[in-house]
Amino acid sequence: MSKSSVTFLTIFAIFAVMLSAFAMWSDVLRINSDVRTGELDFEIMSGTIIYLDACGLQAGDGVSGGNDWNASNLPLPGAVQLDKDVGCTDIELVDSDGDGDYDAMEVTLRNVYPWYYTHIAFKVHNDGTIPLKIWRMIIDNTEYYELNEQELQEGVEIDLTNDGKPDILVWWGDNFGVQLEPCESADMSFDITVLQDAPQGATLTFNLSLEAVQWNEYSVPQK
Ligand SMILES: [Ca+2]
Ligand SMILES: [Ca+2]
Ligand SMILES: [Ca+2]
Repeated sequence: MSKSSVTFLTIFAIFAVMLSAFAMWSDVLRINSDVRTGELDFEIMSGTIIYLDACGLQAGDGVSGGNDWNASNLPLPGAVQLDKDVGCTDIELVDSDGDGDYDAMEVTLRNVYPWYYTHIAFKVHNDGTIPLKIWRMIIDNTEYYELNEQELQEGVEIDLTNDGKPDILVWWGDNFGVQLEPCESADMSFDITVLQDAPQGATLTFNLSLEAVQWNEYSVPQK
């Protein structure tokens, strides 16, 4: 064998080793590219929200018109409709994390008074790829977990004006902790009653947001 043939074979062998090494690396890369994580995502479905006494309603608009509701069943939820239109409820859905889905809402109670009552209902939809559970609600930076609150059965009093006196009473209960598979949705609802210590002449506004967790990490902190 000539010297040039030997050199050629040597270079060829080195190339072959390099190619096989490259092939091994590219295998590893291909395996990596197959790893995909799921997406935890949910939304408040904007078309599903309904609530009593929406601002702008007139008498004759639907069953409830614009006439107010009175919390006649206190300390339990429920109300009777009055024959006067004095206050009203405004709701604006909010995308608080900017991902294109609504996850929060701004509730504004206008010209309301003690025992004014409203009810808010909507659907929550799992638009991610892994099962989730609705974990908690945050009202003006305070976290609430249904399992704790349901034991009370009398709702939660909340001070919106930071004067140490509660202004509203909130009940909820539907579907906290219920597992939602991708594409599934669930109903949620709240009842709100204005309390005696609410300040006169104030517009009561609060931000209410929902948080969901992956289904296998659901837990409720002990008080
Ligand atoms: Ca009204
Ligand atoms: Ca969002
Ligand atoms: Ca207050």
